[in-house]
Amino acid sequence: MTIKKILVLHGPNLNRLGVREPGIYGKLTLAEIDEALIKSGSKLGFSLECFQSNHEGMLIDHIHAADKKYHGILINPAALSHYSYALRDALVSSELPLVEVHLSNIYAREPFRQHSVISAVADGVISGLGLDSYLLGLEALVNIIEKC
Ligand code: CA2
Repeated sequence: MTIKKILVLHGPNLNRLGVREPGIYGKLTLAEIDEALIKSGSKLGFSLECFQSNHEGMLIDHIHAADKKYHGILINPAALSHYSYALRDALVSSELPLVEVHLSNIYAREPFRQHSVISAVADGVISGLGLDSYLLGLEALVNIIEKC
């Protein structure tokens, strides 16, 4: 049996986690989040590949390659959530199960953050729970993949 794979995508500036703004995004670094996800994924029987980029096109290129290699996508699109129709179109074209996560509660923040153009094409969204947004999002994504 081949092990199923999940692509974890982190959008712009998330490489700055743990360095600045711990009050909003917590003290964990992106490497620590990835480590927790990989550990949790392996307990669930999945292999995870984590990728962060500050460039919309790099994220889109990864998504284009994903439908042949992965069974689902877990994404924190960061600020791209709020305006990137290009990222949204790429995610739709992948036809893979998709869960969107946010560390902060985007609905309790500035008006421009309260709408995500990605959410309508995701299977589900988890926002505001810090690392737990990612871990719960991963668990939900695994459940969706197992049902496919
Ligand atoms: O809450 C989230 O996870 C966000 O996706 C994070 C994005 C923000 O634009 C979204 O509205 C909500 C920002 C990621 C930037 O992260 C930083 C981390 C440390 C210092 C500065 C930015």
